Parts: sequence; structure tokens; C-alpha cells
Amino acid sequence: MARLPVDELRIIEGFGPHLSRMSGLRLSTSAEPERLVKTHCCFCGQQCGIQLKVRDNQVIGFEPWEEFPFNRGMLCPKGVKRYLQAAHPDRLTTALRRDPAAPHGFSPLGYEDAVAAVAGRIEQIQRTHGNQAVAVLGGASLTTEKTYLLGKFARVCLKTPYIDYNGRLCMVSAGAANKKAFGIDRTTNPWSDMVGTDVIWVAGSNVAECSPITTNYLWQAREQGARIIVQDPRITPAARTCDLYLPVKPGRDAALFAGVLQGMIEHDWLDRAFIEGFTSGFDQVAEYCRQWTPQRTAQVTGVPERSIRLAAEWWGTAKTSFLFHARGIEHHSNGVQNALGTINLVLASGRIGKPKSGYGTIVGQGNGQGGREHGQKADQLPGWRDISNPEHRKYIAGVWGIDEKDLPGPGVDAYELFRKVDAGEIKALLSICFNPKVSLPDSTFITRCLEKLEFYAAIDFFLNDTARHADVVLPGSLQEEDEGTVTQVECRVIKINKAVECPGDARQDWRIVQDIAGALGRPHGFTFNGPREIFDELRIASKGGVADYSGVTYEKIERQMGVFWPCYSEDPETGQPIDHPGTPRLFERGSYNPVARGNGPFYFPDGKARFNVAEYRPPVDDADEEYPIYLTTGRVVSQFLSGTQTRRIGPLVDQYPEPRVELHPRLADTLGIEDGAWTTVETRRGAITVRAMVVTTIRPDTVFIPYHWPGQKSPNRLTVAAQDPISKIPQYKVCGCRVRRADGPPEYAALLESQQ
Ligand SMILES: Nc1nc2c(c(=O)[nH]1)N[C@H]1C(S)=C(S)[C@@H](COP(=O)(O)OP(=O)(O)OC[C@H]3O[C@@H](n4cnc5c(=O)[nH]c(N)nc54)[C@H](O)[C@@H]3O)O[C@H]1N2
Ligand SMILES: Nc1nc2c(c(=O)[nH]1)N[C@H]1C(S)=C(S)[C@@H](COP(=O)(O)OP(=O)(O)OC[C@H]3O[C@@H](n4cnc5c(=O)[nH]c(N)nc54)[C@H](O)[C@@H]3O)O[C@H]1N2
Ligand code: SF4
Ligand SMILES: [Mo]
Repeated sequence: MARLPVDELRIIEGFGPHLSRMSGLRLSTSAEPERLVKTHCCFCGQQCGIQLKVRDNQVIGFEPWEEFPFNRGMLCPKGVKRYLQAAHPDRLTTALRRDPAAPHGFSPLGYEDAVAAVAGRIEQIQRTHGNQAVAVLGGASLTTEKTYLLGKFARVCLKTPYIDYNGRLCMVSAGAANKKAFGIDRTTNPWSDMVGTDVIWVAGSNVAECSPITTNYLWQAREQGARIIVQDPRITPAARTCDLYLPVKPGRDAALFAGVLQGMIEHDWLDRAFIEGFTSGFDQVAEYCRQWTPQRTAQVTGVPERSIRLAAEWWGTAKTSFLFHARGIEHHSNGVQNALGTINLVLASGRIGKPKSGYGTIVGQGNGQGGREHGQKADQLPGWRDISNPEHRKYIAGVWGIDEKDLPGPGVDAYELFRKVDAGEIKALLSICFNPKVSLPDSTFITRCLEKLEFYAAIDFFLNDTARHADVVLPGSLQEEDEGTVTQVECRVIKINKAVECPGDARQDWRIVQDIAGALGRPHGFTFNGPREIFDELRIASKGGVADYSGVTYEKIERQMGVFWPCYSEDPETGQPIDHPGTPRLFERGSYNPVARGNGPFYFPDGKARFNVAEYRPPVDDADEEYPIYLTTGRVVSQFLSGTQTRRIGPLVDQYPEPRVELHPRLADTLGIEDGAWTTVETRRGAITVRAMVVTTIRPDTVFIPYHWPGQKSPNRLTVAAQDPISKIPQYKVCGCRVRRADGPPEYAALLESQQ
């Protein structure tokens, strides 16, 4: 089937603020609800507890859920307005098929016909080109049950190794570093442990806008005397009131961590007993750090020498501490090294796995944690098992009732998967809960690949910008239309509860996946009657793995308001069934772990954590004479990811309607750009024109653009597709760019004006 170019302008038009406001108008929020459903916000990894007000099979509002221990009734602007999206007229209620003659490029299709069409094309392409010609992309906003089913579907039903997910753009650097250092990929403490600690270090995270509830813990800790250190090229809202701000140049974090550790080593601000008793590899790290004198570190990172010394002193001499990082240090071609640099600071201080002392990476997506544990990653099987490990393969093949040799091996990361589309190796794609055209770097390349596919089917509740390239779109479920579990930022497994039925022909995502398996004539293993049955199989599949969920049940989650994994179903010593409450704090002395078996707290056979040399490498596509300014990208509080959902919620659109480029007054003056002026930002991949936002809260050598918009407003037309060699995360957080005053408004602005 020939690919049709997608009209970018039409896409932008479809997302105008006027449309979004309609969602509010259609709801009568003053009506009395018929019931309240305790569940969680559908957006970020904080997964705040919320009660949805339901009437006439519609979510009409919300009430705080005061008892839920994590957020105690608090919500950020997105949580408050989330209920507005369901009533948006763009909600997909029928399947669609590509139809160039139709006004919007698609015409409706009956659900059964759509499923048959998807199965028919997949079958035909696999018969002609082999099983590997078909790929699957998943997402970490899906419940854990769905991600488990999807991993199984790709390997057992489609028999393809090619499955990956959008968490590849998010959590994988942190995950890889955690696995290398601790043998387990999990934040170590519940957030309540933060209150009462001496020092909190936040590296590369805009907590106030991106993990708002975490900020509240930060404030509480500060009220009780904690000093806050923030490391960011921008003076983020949290940095404005912190005790020590480290204005690192984009892409230089590993150097900064090495410099701080060197300061601690010089003054012997180390926990020698912990280093000797519970870790290995310190000497090599100390050797590497020797070159990172305060002078050199300051020169490379742009952080003043005195701040580096102060950071070493505060961190080195604290009695209790927390270190958190997020995508600011992870979205780099050096992302794993950056994360390992933070871990080295934590291990050198010995402050981990204790009350008031811990380490964590702030999870991004709603199920950023659970979504990376149970098998939708290219290299992984449920329970954090490794798809290349013969024992792990055998166990999972047993659970799935297949022969181990029929289980495909490791696939490739999400970006590489598109390179395989470009090379003609992958011909068909099924995607769910992923919007790669907006979210992957160098998106002009992604658009080209989408047009090369012989067949593309997408499952979503909105026609996202990628799905506009699909041949068939299947109408999936909103979070409130299904039940299932997710694992939030503290690693607490929680339960999403169903509030309403899917409208029209929309179906719960897991049903759609199973219906495709059925239509392919391969239903074996895909006849679950609901999420609870899927979860029961997942519990068995995860049993004995590092991410052991075998003792988690829906009832226990409700009773305890969440269960921290690992949660065992049997006493690890005796093999007798037990009612294990879960593990809120990791690495406590004496706590069981299946790998060390009594040798120590960390998840390696010797029970010791690993120091890793965290080497600084300059970014790929760094600023240079031709492109002299650093471009970095990220988020604003009122928009979420590719914006597919939040750009359809009127009040959030009003709060931040268009992307703007943040730049410092000094840079703006040099370039002759005033606040609000149309400004063109150009990199080696392309150029976009957005309005300037002149702010004193950014380094003068750096500009920042939030990435929540498609088409001509998308900074991913500028970003570089360089990836970390271990985690394969893209380097979203830095590349060289040049900035100039635009010749005039961009095409999209003219179009919007002409409509008003
Ligand atoms: N409002 C909102 N909240 C969200 C999301 C959203 O889209 N909107 N998304 C969720 C998801 S999936 C994620 S992953 C998280 C992301 O949460 P964060 O990682 O906190 O958010 P980002 O804006 O991507 O980047 C964080 C910070 O990194 C800084 N930064 C840029 N380059 C560097 C660098 O080289 N070094 C250092 N140290 N810092 C740097 C930026 O200035 C920015 O302030 O947020 C989650 N929460
Ligand atoms: N330049 C730049 N690019 C970035 C980043 C950055 O900082 N800078 N951050 C990266 C990060 S951290 C992330 S996490 C990615 C996010 O990457 P994306 O994959 O673009 O994330 P979403 O916008 O959530 O898109 C997911 C799609 O899934 C749909 N969806 C949500 N929930 C469900 C569900 O339950 N069922 C179904 N069927 N569909 C669902 C939504 O409608 C949406 O269309 O973007 C990355 N891209
Ligand atoms: S902090 Fe995250 S989970 Fe909580 S209300 Fe805001 S978007 Fe939702
Ligand atoms: Mo993310």
C-alpha cells in the first residue's frame, strides 16, 4: 500500500486551543456524581491517588483522596484537569482506515473488520518476508498487565524479536546504571524517608514542574533542616530557593560528579567501613577521579570552583542524605556514565538503604517503573529476566507453554527499529501508547520511515501524530476504562480502578491485542478474561526474578494502599507460603535477596555494590564555531509528553499554549531578540521558529525548548539521534545550535491567525 504524505498544517490545526476548550463545555461538572472511584492520575510517575466522580458513564470531575499516603489529596494542574479529556470530540470511538478521499484522510471501519484487516496484513507480510518483518512498539503509560501481555504477544504470537517501548526514551540510562551498580533497578526508599534527612541533591530534574508531589517532600525536608543542592543549566523553580545551585553546562555532569568525589577523597569525607565491607571497585574510581581537580572540573562544567568544593563538603560530611536524578543527566549519549557518577557519590558516603538515606531516579511515565520490568523491552523477559540468559528463557518458556527454542532472542531499541524500517528489514509495525513522530529525535527521519512501512496499525484513544500515518487505527481505552496495576515512583505497586465503560467501538487495549491474536488463528495464551487473570500469570512469570511480584495481589494492594516490590509468595528460606507485605526499603541489612542469598544487601552473588568508573565524554554534536549555543529540551508543568492528551485539555492549553525558546537576556541582546519575538533555532538536522522567552534563569550559553508539540513546533526536528552505547537512550538534552531573529512568523502562525 503506498504511503501518503501527511499534511503537517492540518495536524497543527486539529490541535488548536478552540477545539480543546470544547471538552470543558460538554461536561456539566456541577452535577452530583453517582459514585466516586478511588484510582490514580493517568499522567506522570508520581501516580497521585485521586477519586473520580462518575455520572452517566462519564467522568465528570474529581475529589481528593486524602488517605492515599503518597500525595495525601494533593494534585498538580494536570491531575486536576485530567477528567476533561474523555469528553473531547477527538476521542476515537470507531476504528479507522486510511482513505485518501475522506476529508480527514480516514474513514470509519467496523471493529471486527479492522481487527481482521490488521491480522490479514500481518499474516501476509510474515508469510512473504518472515516473522521478523513485523515489529511491535509499546508504552509505559500502559498498565503492567498490558505491557506483560504485549511482550508475550510479540514473542509467542508474532514470533518476532522486535518489540521495544517508549521507556527507551526515558528510564533506560538509570535502569542500566542501577543494574550495573546494585544488580537491581529500583529506587531504594519510600519518599517519606526524605523528611528529616540532612542533604538532598537533585541532579537534572525540574522537580517542581515534572514531579510536583516530590517537591512537596523536598519542602518538608527543608523545613526540618535539610540543605538542598540543585544541578541544572536552568535555575528551575526548585533551584530558586535551594541552598546550593550548580549551573552545569549541558552534557558535563559526569565531570562534575568526578570533581566532587575527588574533593571528598582529598578530605577523607568517606565511609571507609562501608566501602570496604559492602562495595568493590573503589580504587579504580579514585584513580580516575584524580585528574578532576576543582580547577579542571570548573573549567569543563562551568560550575564555580567554590561551589564544587562546597558540594563535596556538604555531601561528604552529612550524616543522612538523598540523591535524586532524572532525565537532565540521563538523556545523554553519556547517560549511563552520568547516572553511575551519582551512584559513586552515594556509595562513597555509605548512605543508602537506611531510614533517611537513599538514592533514586525519578520515574517519568505513569508506569515508567512497572512498564520496564515485565517484558516489553527488547532484551528482557518478565520479572526483570534477561532474554539472553538460558535459565531465564527456560523458566518463561515454561510459563508460556512453549519450547525454549521457539522464544525469540533480543531485539533492538526503538530507534534502531526505525533504522531497520529504513533498511527495508521491518515492513510492518503495530504500535500502542507511543507517539514516536513527536518524541524521537531527528524526527524528519522517523517520518520518512513511517512512510516506508508496508503496513502500520496503531492502537490509541486519540489519533496521535504518528497514527496519522497508519493504515488502520484501533480505538483503545483511556486509563479510567480499565483496571490493572502500575508501579509508581517509589516502587509501590498500585491499582488503577475502572470508572466507566469504553464508548462506542472502543475496546480495552488487552482485548484488542487478544482479538488480533485470535484473528491470526494463534489464540493460545491469549484467552485471558481480564486484567486479574493476566496479573495472576504475571505473578508466576515474575516469581524468582529480581522484580518478584508473586506475593502482590489486587486485594493486598487495596488493603495496604500499595505494595512495594519485591513481594514474595513463599518464605525464601523454607519455601512455605507466606503473606509478605513487600519491601518499602531496599538493601537493609538482613533483608532477603534472591541473588546474594545472605552474602550482603546488594543483588550480586557476593552481596556487594559495584563502583564503576564513570568517565566523562563530551556530547556528540557539541556546540562549536558553526553551532555555538547549547540546545536543551524538556518539559513544562501544564503539558505532558507528546501533548496528545494535554493539548486537548483547554485550561492546560491556556496555561502554556505554544512552545517558546528560553534564552538569557545577555544572549538575547547579542542576537537582537526581544521577549516574544519570532526566533529561529537551527541545528544540523533542521530549523524551527518559535517565540522567544527572555529569562534570567538559564545559562547564557544555552537555550531551552519544551518538546510537547508536533510538526513545525517540534524541537525533535532539531535534536540529534546520538544514543548512549549501553542504554540506547537518545541525547535529547544537548546539541549545538544557532539562534537568530526570524524573518517573519512561521507558516503555522499565519494559518492560525487567518482562522481567527
Ligand atoms: N509536567 C510534566 N511532568 C512530567 C512530564 C511531562 O511531560 N510534563 N513527563 C514525565 C516524564 S515521562 C518524565 S521522563 C519526567 C522528566 O522529568 P525531568 O527530568 O525533571 O524533566 P525535563 O524537563 O526533561 O528535564 C529536567 C531538567 O534537566 C535540565 N537539563 C538539561 N540538560 C541538562 C544537563 O546536561 N545536565 C543537567 N544536570 N540537567 C540538564 C533541564 O534544564 C531541566 O530542568 O517528567 C514526568 N513528569
Ligand atoms: N526532545 C525531547 N524529546 C523527548 C523527551 C525530551 O525530554 N526531549 N523526553 C522523552 C521521554 S522521557 C519520554 S517518556 C517520551 C514519551 O514519548 P511518547 O511515546 O510520545 O509519549 P506519549 O505522549 O505519552 O505518547 C503515547 C501515546 O499513547 C497514548 N496513550 C496513553 N495512555 C494510553 C493507554 O493506556 N492506552 C493506549 N492505547 N494509548 C495510550 C497517548 O494518547 C499518546 O498518543 O518522549 C521522549 N522525547
Ligand atoms: S504529579 Fe503527576 S500523577 Fe500527580 S497529579 Fe500531577 S501529573 Fe498527575
Ligand atoms: Mo519520560
